[in-house]
Amino acid sequence: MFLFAWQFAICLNLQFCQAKAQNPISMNGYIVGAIVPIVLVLLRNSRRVKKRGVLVDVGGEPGYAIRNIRFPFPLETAWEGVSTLAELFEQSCKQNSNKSLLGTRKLISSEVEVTEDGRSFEKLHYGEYVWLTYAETFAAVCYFASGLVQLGHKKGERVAIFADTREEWFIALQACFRRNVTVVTIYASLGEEALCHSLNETEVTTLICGAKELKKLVNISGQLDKIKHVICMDDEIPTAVSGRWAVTSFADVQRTGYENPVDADLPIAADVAVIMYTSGSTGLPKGVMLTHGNILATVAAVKTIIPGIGSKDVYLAYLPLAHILELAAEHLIVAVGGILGYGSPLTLTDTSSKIKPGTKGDASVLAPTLMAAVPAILDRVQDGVRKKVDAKGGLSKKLFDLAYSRRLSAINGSWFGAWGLEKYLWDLLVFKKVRAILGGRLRFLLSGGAPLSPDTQRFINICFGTPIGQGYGLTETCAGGTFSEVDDTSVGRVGAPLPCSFIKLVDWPEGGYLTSNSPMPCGEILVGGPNVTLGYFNNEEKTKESYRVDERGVRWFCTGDIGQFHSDGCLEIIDRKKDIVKLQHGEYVSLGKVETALSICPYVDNIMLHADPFHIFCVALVVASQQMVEDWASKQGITFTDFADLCEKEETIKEVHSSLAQTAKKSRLEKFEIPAKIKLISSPWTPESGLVTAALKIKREAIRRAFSEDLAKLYAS
Ligand SMILES: *[C@@H]1O[C@H](CO)[C@@H](O)[C@H](O)[C@H]1NC(C)=O
Ligand SMILES: *[C@@H]1O[C@H](CO)[C@@H](O)[C@H](O)[C@H]1NC(C)=O
Ligand SMILES: *[C@@H]1O[C@H](CO)[C@@H](O)[C@H](O)[C@H]1NC(C)=O
Ligand SMILES: *[C@@H]1O[C@H](CO)[C@@H](O)[C@H](O)[C@H]1NC(C)=O
Ligand SMILES: CC(=O)N[C@H]1CO[C@H](CO)[C@@H](O)[C@@H]1O
Repeated sequence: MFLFAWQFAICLNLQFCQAKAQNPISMNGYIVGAIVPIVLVLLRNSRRVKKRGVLVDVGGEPGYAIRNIRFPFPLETAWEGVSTLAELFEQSCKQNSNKSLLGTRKLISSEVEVTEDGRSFEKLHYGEYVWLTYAETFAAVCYFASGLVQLGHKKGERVAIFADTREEWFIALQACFRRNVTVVTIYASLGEEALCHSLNETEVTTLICGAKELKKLVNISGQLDKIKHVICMDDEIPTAVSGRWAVTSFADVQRTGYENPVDADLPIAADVAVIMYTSGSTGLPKGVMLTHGNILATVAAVKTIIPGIGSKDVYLAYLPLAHILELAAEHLIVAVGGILGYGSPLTLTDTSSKIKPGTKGDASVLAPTLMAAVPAILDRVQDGVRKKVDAKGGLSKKLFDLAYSRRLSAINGSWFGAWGLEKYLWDLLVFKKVRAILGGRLRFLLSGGAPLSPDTQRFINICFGTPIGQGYGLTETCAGGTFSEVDDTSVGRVGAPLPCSFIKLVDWPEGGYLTSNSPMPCGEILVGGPNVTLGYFNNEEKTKESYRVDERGVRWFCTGDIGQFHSDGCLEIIDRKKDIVKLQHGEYVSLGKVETALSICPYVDNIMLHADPFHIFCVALVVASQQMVEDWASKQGITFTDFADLCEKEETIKEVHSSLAQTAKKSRLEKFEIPAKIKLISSPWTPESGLVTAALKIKREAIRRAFSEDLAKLYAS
């Protein structure tokens, strides 16, 4: 995931001004885009603030509870007679049998490029998408399901899927659902210890993975004595492991299934579909049990959010399927008869690192209409575009800046300026080129996993011309929670409750967050409804700690996040319980809030604020942006041997520190919130190093441990 994000920056860095052939679909879109909003403006002016959530009477502990205004009762399914994911898939395959469903690009060639300093990069040349229809996918799923039985996988045993997002992942998943087999999912970037723990704890007997993941398992295969069958998605099976385990190829499983068909053994809504191991910020990962009913409720709810979603939609699937956002999104696309094209973070655009120069990336070939992303990616998209514009300089930059500021003030104020001819012109002159990076047809972006900064949201909004549906939810709530609606142009909020959820704020007096606060009620966020999962696998204690059932039978999950409700019923996340530290003089520092504010500073790639209750000030570890810092150094004429050396230099630290202080001032941070001392770090924090989660959230404990000496020095000096 780190590579994926980092890569995105690079790909957008280059070639952003490549002109692309005119696309008739997007042109139509612009014309419609010019008329529809005018109607919206009239509607908007007639009712200044659109209400999206309303108070609701719920059970459980007292608080301030809100539901979606359009749905008096939590939504459970949007499809008649469908109560499991297996039924949802089967029904859609029957209805859309001859339409394309799954697409994977054909590999034409692969070569290894060696750079001057001896590092080697794989460069791939991919061709067009090769498609499976709904009927063909359904057949493949049935064969694989039968093949699993033939292989010896017994009723009640679990399967784990450990691989990057790809066609086989989806087929294997659906096959397991048809046999009422619970699937354990594991982030491909999880460390060895976590991997062992999750496979061992769930007593997985069949492991389905790619060749790359299989190689990772060599060293720990001795500890995985419960595993009896291994299925490799790639045709080339690495030899190193074939001694310990009998490895069967994916195609062979399908073949035996084809020859020996077995009937389906369908689950019911309350059966556990997936045990999803989330890379928690502390300790070993916990497996969240998601039932078919949980996931279905979320899929049904997200369907109500994306306007006009239907069989014409094309979705570029590249986020980890082990992430609930991606899992729900792919099910939604299948449910509406849409198209799923697979890609990968490293091959996304024409200039992605694994794409052979001169050949096309996934987005240009597929031209998706829908995509999902995590905020860290979108931040880097923004950086990439900005850097490219800065590098071009001159007239191009002036034009871009003018276009951007015109659009920004239009969205802010006069609504007639926001749409119509001027927007059309700017799109044609400036933003069309930016949009071509992602294929030029994108009409909606889903963002989840962490809060998106308002600045980035606006930027992506304007440059890509697409609304961003920002969601708030956790694996524990099956990604259910809140979702911002497409006509909500505000930023920094996460929207009203999804139709499948109630959101309740309860008092947290220690932090000063009360539902009686004015102007807005505040408190810890609880999510309730049919989307709330059963709890943690094999961890009664943790489950009891965070989940509760009220006297009316509704399950609630206590998120530990702090939020406030706006008058229109939209939620804003303002803090996190665990991340608030009381300094020696009694001031509360909200680490997350300060980090979000400071991460806007151009020198910052990543930052962790550290506050110690025994001191009166806080300090920060700053992963420096190599390009920005080196640019500054060369302008100053500072000589250095390498980046690590530059980060140690007194003047560099001073420069970054003062830039941070300026950023803090702009964000109106309090004096005690500004780090008094900083340490610059030259190498990025990656999921592989265990310092950030797969969704690129920082892991405080791990970072504190890794840099404990540096932190001590910052306080000592
Ligand atoms: C599905 O499998 C689970 C676990 O083995 C079992 O408890 C449940 O009864 C099964 N469901 C059906 C409908 O057979
Ligand atoms: C695997 O799980 C068993 C109990 O199910 C436990 O005794 C053992 O220590 C675990 N091994 C590892 C490597 O986690
Ligand atoms: C397995 O262990 C060996 C020796 O300890 C090490 O060199 C190798 O990198 C490890 N492989 C993986 C995939 O971790
Ligand atoms: C947009 O409006 C907000 C407040 O409504 C204001 O703070 C901001 O400066 C405005 N931006 C522009 C570019 O007009
Ligand atoms: C797991 C869970 O909370 N299931 C609930 C889903 O919603 C229905 C109706 O709202 C409840 O009856 C279930 O108990």
